[in-house]
Amino acid sequence: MPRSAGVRWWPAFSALVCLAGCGGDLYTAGTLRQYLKEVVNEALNVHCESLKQSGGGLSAFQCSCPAGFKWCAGHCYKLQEAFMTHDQAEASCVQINSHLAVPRSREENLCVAVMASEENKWLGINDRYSEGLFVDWEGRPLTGEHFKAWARGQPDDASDEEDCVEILGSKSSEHLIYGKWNDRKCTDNNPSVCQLA
Ligand SMILES: [Ca+2]
Ligand SMILES: [Ca+2]
Repeated sequence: MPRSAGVRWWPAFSALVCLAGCGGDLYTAGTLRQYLKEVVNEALNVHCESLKQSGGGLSAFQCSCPAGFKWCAGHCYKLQEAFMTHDQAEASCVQINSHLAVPRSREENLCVAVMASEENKWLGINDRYSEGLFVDWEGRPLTGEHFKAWARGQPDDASDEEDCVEILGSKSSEHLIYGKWNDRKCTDNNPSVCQLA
C-alpha cells in the first residue's frame, strides 16, 4: 500500500476504534452512531479504492467481497435482516458459504455492530455444550485472550437457558449497551450477521 493511502486512512479508523472501545456510553447517542457508521464506511471505501488503484495485491483482493457481502476490517460480512433462531441463522449463513460472525477485535466488533444498528444480532458464539464455556461456530473456545465485549452483568445465563450470544443494538434495555454482547435463549429470534472466513 502506498504510504499516502495509509496516512489518509489509519488515523480516522484508529479514532473510531478508540471511541468504540473507550466510550461505550457514547453508543447510545443516535446521531453519533449514524456518524460513526458513515465515517467508517467512508474510511474503508477510501482505503479499498487506494489499494485497488495501486494494485495492492492480496490486500486489494481482500477488499473485494461476493455480492451481498460488505468488506470491513479485513473480512466480508452480510446482514441477514430476517428474524431467525440461532440455529436457523447459522444454517442460512452456511447456505451462502459463510458462518455467523465472530468478532475477534474491537475493529471487527464495530463492523458487526454498525450493521442494522437498532437490532440485536446473532453472533457465532454459544455455550450450549458446557455452561460458561463459550465457543465459536466451530467449537473452538474463546480463551482468555480472545476478544470479548460482554455487557455489564453478562453473560448471566438467565433462567438457566441462555446459551447463544447476540450483539446488542440500540433497542436494548438501558443497562445493556449498543455494541456489547449478551447471552440469550437460542430459540429467540434475531437478525444476524454472516462472515466469510
Ligand atoms: Ca449459558
Ligand atoms: Ca443474558
